[in-house]
Amino acid sequence: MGGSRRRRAFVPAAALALAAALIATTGFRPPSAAAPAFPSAAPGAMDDVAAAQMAARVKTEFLHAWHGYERDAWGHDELRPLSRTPCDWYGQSLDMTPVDALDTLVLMGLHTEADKDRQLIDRTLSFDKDVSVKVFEVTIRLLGGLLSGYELTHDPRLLALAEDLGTRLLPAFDSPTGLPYRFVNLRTGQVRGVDSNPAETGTLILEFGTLSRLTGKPVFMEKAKRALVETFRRRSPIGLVGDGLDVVTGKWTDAGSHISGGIDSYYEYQVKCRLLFGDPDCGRMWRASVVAINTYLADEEHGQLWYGHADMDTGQRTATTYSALAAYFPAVLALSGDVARAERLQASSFRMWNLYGIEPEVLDYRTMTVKSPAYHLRPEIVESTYYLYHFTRDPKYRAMGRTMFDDFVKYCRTPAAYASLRSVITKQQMDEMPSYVFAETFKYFYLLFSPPSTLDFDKVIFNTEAHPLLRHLPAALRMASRNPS
Ligand code: DMJ
Repeated sequence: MGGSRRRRAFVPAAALALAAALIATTGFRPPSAAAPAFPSAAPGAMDDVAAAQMAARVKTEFLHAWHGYERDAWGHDELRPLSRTPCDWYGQSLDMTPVDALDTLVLMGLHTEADKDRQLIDRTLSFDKDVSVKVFEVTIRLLGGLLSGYELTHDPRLLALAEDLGTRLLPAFDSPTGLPYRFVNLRTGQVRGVDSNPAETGTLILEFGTLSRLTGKPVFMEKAKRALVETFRRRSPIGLVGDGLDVVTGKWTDAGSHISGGIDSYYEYQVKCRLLFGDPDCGRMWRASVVAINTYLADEEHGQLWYGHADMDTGQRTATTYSALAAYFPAVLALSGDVARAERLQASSFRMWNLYGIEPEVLDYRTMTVKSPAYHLRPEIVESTYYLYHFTRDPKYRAMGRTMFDDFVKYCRTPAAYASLRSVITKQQMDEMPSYVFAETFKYFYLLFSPPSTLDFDKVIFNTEAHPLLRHLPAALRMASRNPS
């Protein structure tokens, strides 16, 4: 960036032309449309007309939930869909749902709603608040949403808000290791939360790196990259990470290794950082990580591929559980070029979904018994379905998505909006509608059924909250250069 201030933005059409000139050669193995690794679910394969009808249905249902939020919780973080009451994470609103939903509104062509939403954010969102926020959540939802919103709408206020937020989060990195504390007070900069995990220390680089690119201030990227590298260099001799890490001592507090919540997006960001910024260090980290993951965490059960838990030092299996959160991994495998393995794992995720007609939070894949029965409107399995449809164009993935969407509507729709399930076995609903249902779940369903021209997959990288960030040449950013190995 050469220190110059650079405020580049895009609207979908302009983005294509701009990004076409900027796409980096990644060096990743290009995903191939190789023969699927499991039999096609061809029945019900969808033609373009049927797909367009599905996209329209998704939009209608999105609007049902959005109007519920507008009616009963406008300006608050989230709607409680059963009691129809608003909820704010920290006692005062940070506009979680408005920011998370903005780019989905734009992509769905809901311009009136998008403008109203953007004006609310412009008018009311302020980070000058005496609240101690979770760095990870605020980064992926708010920083990610503001940055993608800015790139889609050109509204300079969104970038100003993103820069203000990023600046207020910086004290989190002032630990002896450079690993971020979990919480920071937005007004005072006071930090707390020493016992963290790889997902929270290693899922910042897409948002902070993009902020550096857009503001010309390298500090954001430097801090986030150091946090990622410091996490990676603490991997065990067999290449695994645990799920508890002390940011002051740099020592592991929990040696449990897996690809699920607490670690998940640390791996996702290694792959995506390579693709978004062309950073070769991230590529090296991923290549080392995936060998260990496939050696010690991958598991075969009844001829199916799953990923379980193991001790990070010995590699010994500690649990045969797979989660709704882990269902992002086929997307990451496919994005890194391993479509065959991605397809096998996606088939397993879909088995988990079909056990009770909607996926539980945690399943023991050896006994096929539910270990945690809730469904929190999670997007990960839909995200992987979208990625696999993109890479294979196999209609079975749209058919899979239709099954999931039918179940999602059948069990989670409420008169006011959409609700999580307390149990996928009883289908009892609970009074919760996380903001990511607007950022991710509806978006991935919509993109799965929409024509590819809706959003050019190759021109963007989705952050872990499904906010699309424009890809750039490596030279467009001064990277903090550290050798992770
Ligand atoms: C989202 O906030 C993000 O996808 C995060 O990476 C994991 N959890 C939720 C959705 O399940």
